[in-house]
Amino acid sequence: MKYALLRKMSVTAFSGAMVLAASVSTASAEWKGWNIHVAGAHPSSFAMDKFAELVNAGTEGRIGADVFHGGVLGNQSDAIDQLRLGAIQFGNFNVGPLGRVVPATSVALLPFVFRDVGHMFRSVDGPFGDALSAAMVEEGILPVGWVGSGARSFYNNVRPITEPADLVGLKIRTPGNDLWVGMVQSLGGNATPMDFSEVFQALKTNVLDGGENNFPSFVSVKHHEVSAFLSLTEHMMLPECICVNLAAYNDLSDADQAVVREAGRVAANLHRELWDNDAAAARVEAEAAGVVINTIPDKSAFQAAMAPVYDTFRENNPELASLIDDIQAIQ
Ligand code: BDP
Repeated sequence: MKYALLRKMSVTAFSGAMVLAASVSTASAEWKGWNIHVAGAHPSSFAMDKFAELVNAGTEGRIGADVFHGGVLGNQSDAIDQLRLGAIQFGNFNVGPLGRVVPATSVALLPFVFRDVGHMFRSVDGPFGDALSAAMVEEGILPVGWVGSGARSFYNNVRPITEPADLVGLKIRTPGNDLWVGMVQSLGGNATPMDFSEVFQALKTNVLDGGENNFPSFVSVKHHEVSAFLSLTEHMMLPECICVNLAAYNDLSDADQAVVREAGRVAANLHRELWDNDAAAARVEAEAAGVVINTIPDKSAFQAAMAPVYDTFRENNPELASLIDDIQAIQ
């Protein structure tokens, strides 16, 4: 394992946090929370509500946490910047958009880097997750709970995807991260970075042929109503995290910091508990709406086609390459 450097950074950042915590203010703090997902319709939304509820109750009003659902506070990339600046105090972020600020998180975005969801959880709950958390703390973002987000698969309005060649020429939406763009390009798709909030309309008006996501997200924003085929490529299994602005956390007493960390732990567990049922229900809903779902029993052709994404990543981020080997070594 080669986490020594990142671990050392973590210790430095955390001890800094402890020194700052010595000067404690008891004034009540308003905490704004960013959530991209729809209220009451996605495991992330329930987890964010739980986090706010526990923080409010546990700090007895010293923090007033309020979640703004549905991305109303802005797109994810802007929300990450706002959190770092302290304009918002908490949010739930995905390793993809985080990669712009914390390059180490992009390792988790590499296609098929996790063998299955269990492997992803073992990675994120172990030294790999610690390494990501440490790198995020260096940028003023404190993760207080890591969750999964199932597996992402392609959906589109042209044809079922059974082999990489089926993606050739399709206009496929990606979130904003060069790795995502490279991944779709490696399959011959026409990658189109776009904010999550714009995808529904773009699918409906055929500006896009398709996109890729997990079942709860696909259905909660109604992409299933404007998509014909969903093909279980399961090319990415992305960790996500509930994160707090480090400076706001440092302003708290030791006891309130503990409340925030515990709220993050409980909210993340709730998310993990809810996910599988929610994903299964969303799949049923998509099928009921007429989406034709096909499995891809042997994904090796997709893995082979996406291999150049790894080469480019290793070339551009030589200091992060060992993290890929570390994940792959986790059983
Ligand atoms: C969802 C993620 C969210 C992403 C969104 C997207 O939970 O963080 O922003 O996909 O595709 O599954 O943009």
